[in-house]
Amino acid sequence: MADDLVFYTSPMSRGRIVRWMLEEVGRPYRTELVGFGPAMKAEAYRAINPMGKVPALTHGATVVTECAAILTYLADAFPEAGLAPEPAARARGDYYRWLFFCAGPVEAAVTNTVLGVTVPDDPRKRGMVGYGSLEAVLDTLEGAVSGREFIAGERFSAADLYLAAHLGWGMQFGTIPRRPAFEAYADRHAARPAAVRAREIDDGLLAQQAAS
Ligand SMILES: N[C@@H](CCC(=O)N[C@@H](CS)C(=O)NCC(=O)O)C(=O)O
Repeated sequence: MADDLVFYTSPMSRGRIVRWMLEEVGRPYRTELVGFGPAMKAEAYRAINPMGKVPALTHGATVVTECAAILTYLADAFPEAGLAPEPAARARGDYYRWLFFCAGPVEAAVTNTVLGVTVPDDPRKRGMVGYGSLEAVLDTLEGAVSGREFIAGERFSAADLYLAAHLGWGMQFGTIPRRPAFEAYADRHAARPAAVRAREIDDGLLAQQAAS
């Protein structure tokens, strides 16, 4: 049923990551656009995401928020799409590792750097910072994607999607420095037909918004 999956988003947001995933899954879904500002903070939308943020997904009565959680949920809910290693596979280790690394250290390091949040130069305090430093996060990611087609096992998964989306978006907007290994990895996955479709849909919505 088309209404079973409802995707709450804004076309210029992290919702673009979830759109790509929905296009990979290939099941019908309905898009609900939520405007930044009052609409996103209104009681009606906060009944779905109390954070008043996009993206969010409902699947029948199930509500999922947080990009990484939505991707992982969709991969498990629709296993026929083949977007996660088998539950008992060793590749699950890498799959969880890089999904969580991206949702935690990568997100925090990039956001704090963009906002100019600095970590005190005291080793005891520095050690409390989960991401260490942006440089450490980027070097770790570079090592992880170098010379490797997929981040978990032998095929594309939601972890590749999440990582490639972050790297692509970050390099496009200058929040992640360009490195050849990042470009090769992000560009390769961004060329997937589902990624191209997702960009076309969101860019079309942006153009409509600009024209209205
Ligand atoms: N941790 C959340 C972050 C969601 C988020 O911050 N979304 C931004 C758009 S990219 C948003 O809704 N901002 C509007 C606001 O906070 O008012 C996730 O991964 O989904």
